[in-house]
Amino acid sequence: MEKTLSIIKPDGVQKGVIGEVIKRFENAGIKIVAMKMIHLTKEKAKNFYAVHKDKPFFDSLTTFMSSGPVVAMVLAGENVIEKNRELMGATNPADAAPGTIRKDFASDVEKNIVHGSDSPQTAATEIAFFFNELEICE
Ligand code: DAT
Ligand code: MG
Repeated sequence: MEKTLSIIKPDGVQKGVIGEVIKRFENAGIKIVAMKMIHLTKEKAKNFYAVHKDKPFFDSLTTFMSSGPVVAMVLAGENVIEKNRELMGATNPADAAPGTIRKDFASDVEKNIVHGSDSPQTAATEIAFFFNELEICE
């Protein structure tokens, strides 16, 4: 079974849409096999988004990601990496398809409610960033 990392970002927690987001995953047949709420430090946020360290939005993004608690989850299912990305919608909510999480709840390209891994390699690294093996319920 394929696995991916999902994060409900600080804006999603603040807006009170944790349940809404989880409902969309479950309605799509995706299983949640690990979950925790965590308030990232700026340093941890920088580590998580290290791939974007040279982008102009890196400082703002990591300040935002460490501005409040997030909900990190491991999602499991067939083709779940792509399925989750479809449910999330485009990075910029202005470009996101109707009915996607970002279209329905996000306010801008940075505060876009959810994170989802984009490949099997990033999924493995990102899952290990938040969870150890004992915390994942297969
Ligand atoms: P995604 O989260 O859809 O995988 P990404 O990996 O390209 O998008 O970027 C990671 C996050 O960085 C994204 O969710 C929000 C922020 N971001 C991306 N492009 C941005 C931009 N042009 N301005 C501000 N923030 C941006
Ligand atoms: Mg990405």
